[in-house]
Amino acid sequence: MKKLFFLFTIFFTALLSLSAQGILDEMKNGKTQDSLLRLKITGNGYSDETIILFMGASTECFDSNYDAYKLMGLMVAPQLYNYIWDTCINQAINMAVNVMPHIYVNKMVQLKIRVDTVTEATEVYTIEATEHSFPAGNQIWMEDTQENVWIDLLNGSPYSFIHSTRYAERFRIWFFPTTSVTLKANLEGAYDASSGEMTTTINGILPINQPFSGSPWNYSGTESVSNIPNADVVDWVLVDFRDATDAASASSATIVNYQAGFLLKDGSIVDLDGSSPMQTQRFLEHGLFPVVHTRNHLDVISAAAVPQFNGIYAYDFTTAAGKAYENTQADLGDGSYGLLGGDTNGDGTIDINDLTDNWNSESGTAGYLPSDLNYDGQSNNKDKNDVWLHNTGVTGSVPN
Ligand SMILES: [Ca+2]
Ligand SMILES: [Ca+2]
Ligand SMILES: [Ca+2]
Repeated sequence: MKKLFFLFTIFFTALLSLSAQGILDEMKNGKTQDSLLRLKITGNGYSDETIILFMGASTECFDSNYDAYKLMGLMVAPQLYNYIWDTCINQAINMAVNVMPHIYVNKMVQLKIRVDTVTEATEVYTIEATEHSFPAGNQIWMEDTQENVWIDLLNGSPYSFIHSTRYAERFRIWFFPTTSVTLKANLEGAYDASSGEMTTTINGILPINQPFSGSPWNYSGTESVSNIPNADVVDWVLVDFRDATDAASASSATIVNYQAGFLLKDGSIVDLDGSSPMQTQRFLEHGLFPVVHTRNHLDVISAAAVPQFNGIYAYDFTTAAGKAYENTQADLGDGSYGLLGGDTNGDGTIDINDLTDNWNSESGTAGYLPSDLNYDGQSNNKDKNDVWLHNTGVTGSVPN
């Protein structure tokens, strides 16, 4: 009997591996956004695993070339598998490998377990994610519907539980994918009201690494490019995304992630490729509040939670001063609004320290300079008189 089980295990493992390998081969053929989750159940001296995969070419129904039916192991061995209602054939299916199309919205996948109840119901089983390949920012949680416990599968340790009935639809896997955030903002100092765009004069001297690693940002992100992606890039920006009920309570403790990216001359804030919107996680408790940080203009936070349409967040700071919390934006003269220039030391207030810390030493020089407030590649009286002077005394409104 033991030998038979051993052979069966080999056969089953080979079947699962073959299926997974076929899927991985498929993934290598240019479908880089495909993402896999491998789950393992252990207990009573045995283990079993199941795979969930999101792949472009698949369907929600049973795909004979990708999906794999569940083949049950020994009665004493715990079993873990996907349970779907196949709408193509109106039939319930138990699957070892469940391959579905890419998701752009939250998704729940039902798991089923089978445990040994011949022995006492004291056996401790564990479930864990042993492999995953989801893009950064995605979250995957397992819900134990019996205990009403949620387990963060990508960061948690194995989840232990006791189960006393043989079959159960006790566990669900929840996928919370990242989502796009289309943001727009202008910089007062770089803006030209006659063209309605910001200058790109310093495009050629922008650094290839994100410039927010030093004080006061101390941002440790590794965002870097081999070349500035296009001629429309005005400068680097740093965005943090906060999960809060309103702007006033969106303190730094509510930050869910940071990203450095590029500001384009039309105000678009984009990812490192120079065109795609930034991404953030969709799994928010309250509302999304983005904060835009620059090297020398006052930070802004959205006055309201960013609305979401068809799974995409979009917020345009440029259409009204009040799009920034407490109206901390400059009127650019042509109906557009922009971040207030002058905060060369990035401390959140425009005052004399912005001159003493940077402008005094940089004035008269050229380069990628914090005190180059009008973005012409030089630091001089124009930066002080045309940008800094009329904003002195203003403090930003982003909660600490
Ligand atoms: Ca399928
Ligand atoms: Ca300052
Ligand atoms: Ca300048």
